[in-house]
Amino acid sequence: MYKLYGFFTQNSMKALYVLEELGCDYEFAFVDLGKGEQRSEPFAGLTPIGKVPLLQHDDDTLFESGAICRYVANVEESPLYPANKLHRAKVDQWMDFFTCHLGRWLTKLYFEAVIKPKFSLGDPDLNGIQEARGYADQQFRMLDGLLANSDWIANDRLSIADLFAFAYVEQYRVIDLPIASYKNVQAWFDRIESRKSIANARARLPQ
Ligand SMILES: N[C@@H](CCC(=O)N[C@@H](CS)C(=O)NCC(=O)O)C(=O)O
Repeated sequence: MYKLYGFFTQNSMKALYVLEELGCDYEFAFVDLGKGEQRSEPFAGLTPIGKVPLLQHDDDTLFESGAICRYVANVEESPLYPANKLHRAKVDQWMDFFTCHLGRWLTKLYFEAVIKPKFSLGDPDLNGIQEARGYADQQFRMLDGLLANSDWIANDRLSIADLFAFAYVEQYRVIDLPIASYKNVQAWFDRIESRKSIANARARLPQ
C-alpha cells in the first residue's frame, strides 16, 4: 500500500495521476502548504527536504515527483514505463524536458499568477514573466509539431511522460496562456483529461 503526501500543485498532481492510471491502492494525505504543514510533524520528520510530493511505501519514503512516478510504475511493472531500454529512455527524456524546460516556464508563470498573490510573496517579476511566456510559446510550438504525428509524447503510446507533462500543462488555465492555438497540444490535453484517472485523482483533493 502506498501513501502519497501532497498538495494541489503540479508536482503532487503528477504522482496522483500516475497512481490512479496504474490503478494502485493508495492513501492520499493532504499537506496544507498554506498552513506551513510541511514544516511541522508528522510530515517534517518524514523527509529531509520538507517538500511534497512524498511517497511512503514499505516503511520507506521517496521524494521528487519524477522519481515517485518512475518508482511506482516500475513496482507495478507497467508498460506506462516501458521495459525496453530505448523506449524507457524516451520516456525519461520527455519527463526531463518538461522538468527543465516547458514545465519550468509554466511553473514560473503559475508561481507569479497564483502562489505569489495567494501567499503575499511580493510584487510580480515582470521580466521573468515575459521571458517565461516567450519560452513557453516557443516550446509549445515545438510540442504541437511533435503531436501532429503522434497521439502521445513518447513511443506513440500513453506513458507516465504524458501524465507528468499534463500536470504542468494544466496550469495554463490559471496563467492566462490559452493553448487552443496549439491545436495538437489541445487535442492531446483533452485526450488525457477525459481519462477516468484524471477525475479520480482530482477527487482526492480537498474540495
Ligand atoms: N522537484 C520537486 C519539487 C517539489 C516542490 O517544490 N514542492 C513544493 C510544492 S509544488 C513544496 O512542497 N513547497 C513547500 C516548501 O518549499 O516549503 C518535485 O518535483 O517533487
